[in-house]
Amino acid sequence: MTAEDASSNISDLQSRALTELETLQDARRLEDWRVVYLGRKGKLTQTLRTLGSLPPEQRREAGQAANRAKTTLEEAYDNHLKTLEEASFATSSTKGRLDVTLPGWPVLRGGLHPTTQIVREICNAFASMGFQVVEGPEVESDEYNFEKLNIPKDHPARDMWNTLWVDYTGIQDEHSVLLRTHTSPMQARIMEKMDSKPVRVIVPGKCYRYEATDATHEWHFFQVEGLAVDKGITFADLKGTLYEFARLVFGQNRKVRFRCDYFPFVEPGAEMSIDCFLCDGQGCRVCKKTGWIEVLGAGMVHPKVLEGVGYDPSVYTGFAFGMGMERMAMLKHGIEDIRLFYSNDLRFLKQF
Ligand code: FA5
Repeated sequence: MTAEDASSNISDLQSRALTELETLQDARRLEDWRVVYLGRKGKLTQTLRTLGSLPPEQRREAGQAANRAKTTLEEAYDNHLKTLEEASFATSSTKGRLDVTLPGWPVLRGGLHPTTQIVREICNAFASMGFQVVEGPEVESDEYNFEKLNIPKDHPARDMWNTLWVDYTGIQDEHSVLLRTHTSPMQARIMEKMDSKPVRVIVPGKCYRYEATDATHEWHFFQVEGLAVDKGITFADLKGTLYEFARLVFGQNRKVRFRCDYFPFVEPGAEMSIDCFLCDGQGCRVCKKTGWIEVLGAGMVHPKVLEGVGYDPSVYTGFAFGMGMERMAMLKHGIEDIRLFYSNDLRFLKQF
């Protein structure tokens, strides 16, 4: 065989293949065609194999002709396949087999977590009373979490907060690092930063406590801290603000109770409770038979805290409060167990 014979064989093969291709009307026969001409054991491959017997100088020329034929047949195959597919789509849609009006799969949409919703609602309520929203670090120093809040080292008041120490070495000093047990450290941080008064801020954020969980206690939860400092602020301002907040968030019918409480960073201190949503104040498992659920601690900012951040307590006074967000959401929606918030159960979460 010469190079000329080989080229003529390739050219014959190509024209036969193209003529046959024109007659094919369905995809299955087109696939057979591909296997016969372009497959690994197909006619073109066999022709290529015969080129090995040609003298080297002729082999190159014949090889190039074979590659050109291969490209031509592959392109013709692709075009024909596309034509058949388009024809098949057109037929099935006109015969009604393809219903383009069928609705698609709905896109699944997530929702805001009930805690996020209540945090936003409460921030909006305070924003409507002129409070600014500020955030702070979840990993705090002992100095801000305790010392600047008038809770010195070894003071028994530290027992009120079961603390998760980050670098606990057995020695607690102002440099020790912890997961903040409340949002109150931001009181000092904000007052130190604010040059101009009045200060009127709320601080939403996550808190952590080394605590056993039950129906109303989690080891991680959200608080919103409130702080207002100015000349002439009194306890009446504190009560008025918190009554207005309870009215905005829980409606007119919920009852609110203030009682004395102790927090080292306020004087006087108070706790605010709301009547139990489940038993309407009769006493049950959720309110521990008291009829009331404690939702926040509050009081007038202690003179020592004001002094510690450089404010003159004979000129400035202020009030502060800290409230639990999950407890607020429980009251609002009648949720019986705080542990439901973070158990990742969609049956619970989808209700909000
Ligand atoms: C404090 O954390 C004070 N920092 C509040 C405060 C701020 C007092 C400013 C005075 C002035 P207490 O530990 O009581 O206080 O927590 C405040 C609120 O956080 C509680 O009323 C409750 O609603 C919520 N809370 C406390 N511990 C938990 C817990 N383990 N799980 C869920 N919520 C909690």
